[in-house]
Amino acid sequence: MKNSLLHAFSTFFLVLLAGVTTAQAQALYVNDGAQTGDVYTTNAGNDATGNGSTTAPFATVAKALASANATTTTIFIDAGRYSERVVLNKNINLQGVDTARTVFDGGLAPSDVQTRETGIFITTTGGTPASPVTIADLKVRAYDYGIQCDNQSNHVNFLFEDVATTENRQFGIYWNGYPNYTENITFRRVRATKTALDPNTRNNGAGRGCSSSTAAKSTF
Ligand SMILES: [Ca+2]
Repeated sequence: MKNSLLHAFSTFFLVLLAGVTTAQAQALYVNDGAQTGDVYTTNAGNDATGNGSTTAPFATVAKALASANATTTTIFIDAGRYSERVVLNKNINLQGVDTARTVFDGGLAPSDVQTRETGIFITTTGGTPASPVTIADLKVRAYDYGIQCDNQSNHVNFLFEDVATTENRQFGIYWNGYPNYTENITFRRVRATKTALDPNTRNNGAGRGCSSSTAAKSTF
């Protein structure tokens, strides 16, 4: 009798704990449709049926961002290929597996036509010096811009770590602060290569791996 009661109470608290964990998820998970090489999740991603957990991940970063609440700190993006145009509009970290396994692929062929499509477009303002918004362990390829920030607000306290951009038409990374400002942007082990392949002949920015207009007090 005592044991049954104890079990009932334990179950109750476990259920309660699970409920709290779901409601205040600090981490959300994204996966593509394949499970090869996955390290964070145990199922394919699905925006319709997923809840952002390790067992029911979303399929897109957009869905995870839309589902994030004030307690969400990190979106883990499992091994896979993603064709999204991500708009990072919240101060949330994007954490891939590594540059070989978590790949954002815009699917744009080399061309002189530039449509200003961006792999990760940053509109959020940034973190704190002690806790910068971090984008890590992923590759961004075959967009016009691999990664860029907007120029509608100030951007401070960002960290890019173990990030690769390649084969983007215009810029690998374009940090555009003007007419506002950017500060404390750190690039650690960032590779911006093979940008603007033939036949892209534009001379206004085409081919730059990394460009910054106003990144003051920053580390490259
Ligand atoms: Ca996967």
